[in-house]
Amino acid sequence: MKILVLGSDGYIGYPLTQHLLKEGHQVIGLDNYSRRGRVSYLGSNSLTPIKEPDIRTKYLNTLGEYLGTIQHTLNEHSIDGLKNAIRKFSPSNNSIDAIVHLAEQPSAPWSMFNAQQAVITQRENVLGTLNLLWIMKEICPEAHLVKLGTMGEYGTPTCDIPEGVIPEDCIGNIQDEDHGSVAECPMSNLLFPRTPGSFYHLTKVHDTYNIHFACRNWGLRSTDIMQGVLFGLESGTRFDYDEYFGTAINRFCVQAIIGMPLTIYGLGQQTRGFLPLKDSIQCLIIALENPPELGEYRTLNQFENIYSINELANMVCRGAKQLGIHASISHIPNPRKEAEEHYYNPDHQKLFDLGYIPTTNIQGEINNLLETILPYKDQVIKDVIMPKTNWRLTNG
Ligand code: USQ
Repeated sequence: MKILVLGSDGYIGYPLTQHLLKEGHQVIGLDNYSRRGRVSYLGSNSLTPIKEPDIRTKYLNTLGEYLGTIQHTLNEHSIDGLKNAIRKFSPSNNSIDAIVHLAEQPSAPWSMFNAQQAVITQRENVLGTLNLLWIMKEICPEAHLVKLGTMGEYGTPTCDIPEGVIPEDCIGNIQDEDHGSVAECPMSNLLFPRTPGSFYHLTKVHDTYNIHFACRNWGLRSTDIMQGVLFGLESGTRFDYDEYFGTAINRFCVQAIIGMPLTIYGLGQQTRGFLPLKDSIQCLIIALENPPELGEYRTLNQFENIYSINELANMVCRGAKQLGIHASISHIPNPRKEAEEHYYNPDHQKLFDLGYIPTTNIQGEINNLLETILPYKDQVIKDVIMPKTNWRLTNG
């Protein structure tokens, strides 16, 4: 396949590009390098060293048919610049088979910091994806869009969470006002209600509706990936641990190796789907290799299993102990507004049906991660770890 990877310099994009090349696909990358800039603006850096973009490109060329990197943003007023840049790599219509869209601002806390960052997040994510849909309509309406959404779209409702749509066997009522009777009807093809918890998570919900509409209206095809929280290191990708761009397990592992108590926000009974980065790549490739039909909008809930934050922190402590490190836990006031104890039962069977096999157990992955980052413990910038962004109206 000829595959365009948007966000090819990112945490997922860079290792994914390498795997696709090794599998024999032609790949075009696209990135505006905003993640590098934003992390260094915070005074932070990837803990493990990452190579400059041109060195990465040279390396990708050695792996297979890497056609080149487009340096571009997605959310410009006109789509012409980006469309022409893509056309250089695929002059005829429908010569791109798939587009993997990972090029969004990925941090929930960053979007909750102030009005400017909330607006940037919504503009980049929602309008960027909207531009992409229009470009696809014009130059590759048959391509498969694999779009990174988030499990956080659903929030934590008090019922089971299906994969994107309300299950066929759910029954709704239709009232006949003239006769007063009530008839039953299947609620097929209705999107499951979303209750996201940040301005970032909201962008993914807006994307979902825009993509769903483009599939219904223009006959595009898409897999919308509701991904859980990632962790781990793969193939020379970046590793962030700051308040904004570090995810919970990655942060806990960094805290453990520097002897800082693990910062559990609040009670720690918050439960989420988690998966190692290498499993995310496996799942994205499975989605690419099993495209939906033209006009189909498909959702995959992408995570290995669900865990509470307390369970994960305990696993990090156990892993650290095996390395001779005594790690401790500190329950700090939750800077976020989120349920700290709640029901959580999301379905994730579809990926397993398509062939997803978790690479190893999560404790093993955490142990490997701790061992990999331990040599870099003196490079940790401690100031960027504690949360400073308050998601609430007041401090109460
Ligand atoms: N948490 C702590 N201590 C920390 C950091 C986080 O207790 O030091 C807790 C948070 O309160 C939250 C949970 O861990 O309940 C997950 O937080 P996170 O920062 O690891 O992840 P989140 O903000 O939810 O966002 C991440 C990615 C985002 C992706 C999302 C998937 O940054 O791009 O969409 O995970 S999901 O969480 O399923 O929505």
